[in-house]
Amino acid sequence: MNLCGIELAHPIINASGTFDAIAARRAFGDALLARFPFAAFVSKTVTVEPRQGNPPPRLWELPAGMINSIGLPNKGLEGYLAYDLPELAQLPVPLIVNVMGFTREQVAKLVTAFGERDEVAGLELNVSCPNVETGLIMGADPAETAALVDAVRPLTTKPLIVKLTPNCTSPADVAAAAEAHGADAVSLVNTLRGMAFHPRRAGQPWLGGGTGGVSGPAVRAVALAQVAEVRARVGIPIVGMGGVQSGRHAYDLLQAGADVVAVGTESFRDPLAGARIAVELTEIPANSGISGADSRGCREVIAHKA
Ligand code: RRO
Repeated sequence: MNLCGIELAHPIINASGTFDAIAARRAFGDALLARFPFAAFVSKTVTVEPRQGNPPPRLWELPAGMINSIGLPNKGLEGYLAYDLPELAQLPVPLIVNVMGFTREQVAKLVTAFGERDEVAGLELNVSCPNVETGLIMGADPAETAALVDAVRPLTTKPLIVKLTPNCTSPADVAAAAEAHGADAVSLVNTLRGMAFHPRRAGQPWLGGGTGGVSGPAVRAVALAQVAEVRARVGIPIVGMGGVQSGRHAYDLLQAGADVVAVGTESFRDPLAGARIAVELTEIPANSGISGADSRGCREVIAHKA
């Protein structure tokens, strides 16, 4: 199959920042390359300047998922090009680099730099991180998103995937703006803003960053609804994600209108979850009794409401 020009062996990829392929290669050696769990690898977010990330604690576990306040720690553009890119280029699958800037100029710099690299199959524009000090989320506003895509579209011929936030009034409006201004695909959902209090210090946030992003099974229903709403508005491919733990969950997102499914939080529990889910997915139509036609009804309901 094909995601806007990127060849994929199956429809399961990773959600940015949820699988450290460089650390996994150190732990599992070349066995990781022989059994790589995803059809493409999406890198953790890269910014122009190096970042330490947010103060600890950075994670809080929930009954059905977790809240992260990681805060984009990364080596910056130069460090990524020097150290991470050569290692990630050895993976046996296409590499999609996730980039984020605090201004359009920064995003343009990142897109230009990665657009020139043969190792990079495509770019994901992260306009949806909930964990930045400014609280600014470019992707919360259709006009901001349109202006960003306008600014960077001419800078590369590589596929541009815009990663949408669920923390806004209408992700479908933002998706439509991204498509109208030249995005090749959209991905959703990034995490939902959430917080947790310290168990022994009432009123004090647990996370060093104060608030964080909720992921895992807790957000699955939100992801399904938002993917269906976005599908009703755009024709470009959708990478759907949010709480996928099984082939059935992936299947549901595909029925809601996704073309490709990303696995995130589940990979922390099981690093081979992506491969397992890809296999489970192939088994579903044969043994579930669900036909595509039956479940496509959900898209029609959403399209009717939109
Ligand atoms: O690094 C993070 O804190 C982070 C990012 Br960039 C993102 O896009 N989503 C998220 O939940 N955490």
